[in-house]
Amino acid sequence: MAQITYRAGVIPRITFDEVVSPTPGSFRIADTSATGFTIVNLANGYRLVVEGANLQYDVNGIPSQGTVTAVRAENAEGDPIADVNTTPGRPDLNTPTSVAVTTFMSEFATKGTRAALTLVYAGKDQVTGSEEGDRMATYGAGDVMIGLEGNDTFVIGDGVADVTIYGMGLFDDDSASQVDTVEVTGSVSIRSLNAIDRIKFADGGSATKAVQINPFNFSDVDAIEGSSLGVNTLLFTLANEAMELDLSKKAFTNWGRDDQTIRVVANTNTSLILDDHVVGSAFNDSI
Ligand SMILES: [Ca+2]
Ligand SMILES: [Ca+2]
Ligand SMILES: [Ca+2]
Repeated sequence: MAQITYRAGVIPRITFDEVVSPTPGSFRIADTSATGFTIVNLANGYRLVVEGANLQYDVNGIPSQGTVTAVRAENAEGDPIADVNTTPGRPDLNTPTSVAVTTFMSEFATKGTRAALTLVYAGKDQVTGSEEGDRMATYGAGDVMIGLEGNDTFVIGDGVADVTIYGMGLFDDDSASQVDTVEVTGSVSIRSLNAIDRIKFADGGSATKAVQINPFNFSDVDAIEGSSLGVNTLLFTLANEAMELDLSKKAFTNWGRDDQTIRVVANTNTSLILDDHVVGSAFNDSI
């Protein structure tokens, strides 16, 4: 997909993987052709628009042959939730991965919408918000998310690795007037957080949620919120640079169960001796 730009003014504010779930009886396949089909949420009419090549369908109208080349998302009126540019012509971004439609549909059915989207958008993508408050997601490794103006929520879950997230524009100074949140729904790794105020372990999503964070630029984060159930792990790790991390000034809420842990692993490059400074939290830290 390479470049996804969420639109202002489109209702609902949801991510691509929240458009439809694989629960039997909750969706139908429609608009079938050799170059695409839609997966429609029967409750509200929202749909994933699947683009492909040489697609064929079985007697029940289920995709049985061909490849998926891109996935878009629309509301019930057919308005795109985001614009998807699959050929932005930028060498730093990947085009979508072509995947067999049978693989795509089986991943959707067995592991869910996020897993199916991760197949297609595994490579490097840039996901940009609008000037309003956005709810936006990304899939796969090495992606960049840019929220721009508004109180934005960045939803990251299983399959997201090495993501860089900007709550505002790339070159904006942090502003107290925006509250930008990273919402974690699975096991993820974060390369860099910039102008992010809050990390929230979601109540939904995978049972085990773990965030590995490079602590650079973590100073903007004021608040960390645990999920109501399940394993929450916060892991700070650095290899070659001295760590400066003070967790005592972060506001933790819904935190303190035995299955909620904070780990700090500094100086993993054992050929270096670094001057690491770490102040723990009031909770279950392991340094
Ligand atoms: Ca925004
Ligand atoms: Ca990606
Ligand atoms: Ca923002």
